[in-house]
Amino acid sequence: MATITDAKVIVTSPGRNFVTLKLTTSDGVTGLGDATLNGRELAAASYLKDHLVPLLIGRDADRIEDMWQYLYKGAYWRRGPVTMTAISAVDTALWDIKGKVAGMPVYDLLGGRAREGAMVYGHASGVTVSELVDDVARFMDLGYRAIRAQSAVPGLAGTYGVRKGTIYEPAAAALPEEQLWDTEKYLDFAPRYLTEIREKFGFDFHLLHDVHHRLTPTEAGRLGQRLEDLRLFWMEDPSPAELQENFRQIRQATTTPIAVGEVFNSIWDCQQLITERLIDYIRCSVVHAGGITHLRRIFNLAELYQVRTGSHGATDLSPVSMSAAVHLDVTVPNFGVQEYMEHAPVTHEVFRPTYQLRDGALHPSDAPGLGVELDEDAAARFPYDPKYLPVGRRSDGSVHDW
Ligand code: CS2
Ligand code: MG
Repeated sequence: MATITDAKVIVTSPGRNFVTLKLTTSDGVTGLGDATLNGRELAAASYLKDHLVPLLIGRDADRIEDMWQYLYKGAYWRRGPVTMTAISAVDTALWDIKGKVAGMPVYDLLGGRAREGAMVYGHASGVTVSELVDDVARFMDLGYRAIRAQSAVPGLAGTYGVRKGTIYEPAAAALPEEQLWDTEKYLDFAPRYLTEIREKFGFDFHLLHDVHHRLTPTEAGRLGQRLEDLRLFWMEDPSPAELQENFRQIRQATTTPIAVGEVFNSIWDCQQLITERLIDYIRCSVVHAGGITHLRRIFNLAELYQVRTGSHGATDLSPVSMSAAVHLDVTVPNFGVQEYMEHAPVTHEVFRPTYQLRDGALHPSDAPGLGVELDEDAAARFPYDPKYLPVGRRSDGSVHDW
């Protein structure tokens, strides 16, 4: 039996903030887990350092399921983003260790590949529609088969989903930036530019669009109807999903496929959405939904109801959880697509992943475990840099969902 002898929480900011857990076993094997919670990083780091690390030392590193149950049920206080992000990190690091001990990539531990690679979608965006069109063309040239399209809405400074520099990162300021939102302007504008994208590029690629929780179920139904002829791969987060039954109304109003889940933390957040088939794609991530162990459970439930996967993969997921996602993606029968936003080159001074992008798909390497190295000396050169996600306000000053 190998026990956990060391557990280190590494907070670093190469291009953006990341929290990583590094576990070491009595056999000298190390494993990495991502615990990055955008804009709330230190809460997850403290949950790990102050509350989980003391429980980990001396515990059996082989018993991944038991560890998950122990940390989840043992806390008494279940679920929530901070708790589940911390549990995810422990779980992911243990899978990494198990793979290294077995000399197998994690996808082999999970039953082996069910496909060669995980098709990804890239993020095309533009401050203007002509910039967006150029960006879609760029992703096509790069071989992407699925592309998400977002344009800033004229008159609304700082629309979500639009890149400012070379990398999209919404957590940008030392205090939250306040962005203006106007639902009617958006509902009028978005179908027009998405139509223009289809007119210019045709239907021989998957077109996606993120609504970022901005609409009521009635508005979302209207938008979905207007987009039906464009045959979107999905309309993402059309409405906040705290009330899962709300999605019944959207579902009844439109056949545009619906994807939800990037802010979910557990199977209970999507149980009704899945079992009542109110969505087509479940988008939870390894890092925020309880690690490989729990995400696999969510994906398995989804498979029973013909709901496919489409995991969140923005730059706030470190290369560690990105790699874990790809290992899981290639094994599940109901895989749909994987979101992929390339990290800034400086991020790779600290994290060295071995997955590769080929033909619009991510391919995990056959390195044992997750195949990601973390350079701790490099990490120390990039101290934590406090950043907040923006806040949305309507023109009357009231707070809207961001
Ligand atoms: C977005 C994210 O990737 C997505 O679909 O919704 O970029 C989201 O805004 C960030 O992950 C928030 O941290
Ligand atoms: Mg999104």
